[in-house]
Amino acid sequence: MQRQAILGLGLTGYSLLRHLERRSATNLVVVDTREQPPMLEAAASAYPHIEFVCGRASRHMSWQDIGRVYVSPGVAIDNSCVLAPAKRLGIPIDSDIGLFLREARAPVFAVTGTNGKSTVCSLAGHLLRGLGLNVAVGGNLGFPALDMLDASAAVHVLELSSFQLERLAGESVHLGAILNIAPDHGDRYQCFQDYIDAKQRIYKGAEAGLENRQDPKTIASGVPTRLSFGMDAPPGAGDAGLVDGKWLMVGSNRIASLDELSLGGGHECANALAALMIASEAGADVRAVGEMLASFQGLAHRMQVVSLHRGVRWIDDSKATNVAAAQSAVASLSAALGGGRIFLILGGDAKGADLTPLRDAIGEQVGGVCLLGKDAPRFHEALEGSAELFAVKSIDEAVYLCARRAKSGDQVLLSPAAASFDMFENFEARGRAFSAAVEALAR
Ligand code: UMA
Repeated sequence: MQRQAILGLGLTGYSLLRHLERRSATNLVVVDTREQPPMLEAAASAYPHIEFVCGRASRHMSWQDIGRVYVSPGVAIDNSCVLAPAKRLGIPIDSDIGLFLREARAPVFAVTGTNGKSTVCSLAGHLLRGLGLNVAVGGNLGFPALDMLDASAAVHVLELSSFQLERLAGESVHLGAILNIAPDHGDRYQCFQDYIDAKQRIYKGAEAGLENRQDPKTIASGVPTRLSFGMDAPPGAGDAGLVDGKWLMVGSNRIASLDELSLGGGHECANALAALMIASEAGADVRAVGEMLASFQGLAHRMQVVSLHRGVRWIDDSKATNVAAAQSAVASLSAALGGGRIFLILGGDAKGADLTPLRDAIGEQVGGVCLLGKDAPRFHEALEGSAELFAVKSIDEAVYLCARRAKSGDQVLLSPAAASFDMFENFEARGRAFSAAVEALAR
């Protein structure tokens, strides 16, 4: 009898295991190249009858009796040594998202983009929930897609990364949205175009596509219904936009004014417009959501003010794991600064990205930049001469150094432009370390 394999035992692998067990699948084997994958202890104690093949043993595993393998997004299919024999044997490669899309009974509104996708999904969910719809929100934002299936939801809002999109076969979503595309994950894709192609996969077979009018890489060509959002006036009834630099509109409906929303300009407004379009397409009467937009608290580690200590604002934007995200964070702070300076904490694993565009983001308002982590020397090389640079060994040291230099009216921004994995378990852990160090200042 053939077995099914799950490759990867992080959040995705564990959700696959729970799901397949719920469906009474027999003969499962879970494989991970790490000696101690994050969910091993929990999975082994919940499912003692399952075989787990981890670490070195995964390289010697026999694939002869495997009929299907579900591969986690963190595993690069083309470069995985463990998967090579499975590919040679022609074993079908599947994923949690493929399975989710085949089994979901309610329409799926899927969102991708280099930046902002978790915020847009959470905000769309907040608006739909506020209007009484039973909506499930999940995917790349940290709540695995398969865990949404039992929620008897009327609508699914699904965040998808390029890693998840690249391995879909024929499955499609009801509405696909691409918020923006900027260079990221250069360590995974051979070139920028491969990354764009992975993102564009969201439109394949979709009934509707939501594109960003200011980013031609997001264009939903070939999709039956094309919708858009952008920072200009909406061109039609199926578009969202900004009128007179102030009014958030869906078609000709005025939804709210920027002043009421405590939204920063730029990307925060664009995210709100995209979320409005998704809510509108999912059946919400968006004319009624102005107040709900205002009550949205935003997500942790995304331009989150964690402290105001002696007049200095400390901002955790640990989720800025690429250059474009950090550029837009500095730009939006600079626009709202009113005289103070910005102290910036950058660095981590830059995933092979070109860091020179950061030079343009660092203007006179940047009082100093702390450089942290594995790629600190590359950041130094890219930014030399643009501002005063400080090499630091830890977040604590960066916070201490910024605290000594910043004066009332200044802002300290952790917006690293890099992934966290060289020093932390994930971007959340990096953000928490930043907040803890800032809190310690007040003691
Ligand atoms: N890994 C191994 N060997 C294995 C399996 C995995 O070394 O056999 C490594 C991977 O290379 C990776 C890490 O383990 O470095 C985690 O990979 P995973 O696929 O097990 O990750 P999960 O815990 O399942 O989390 C994944 C997403 N992570 C990635 O795509 C890397 C999470 O997105 C997502 O929240 C979760 O599924 C639920 O859907 C995180 C992320 O960083 C937030 N996403 C990237 C991004 O947003 O830019 C794409």
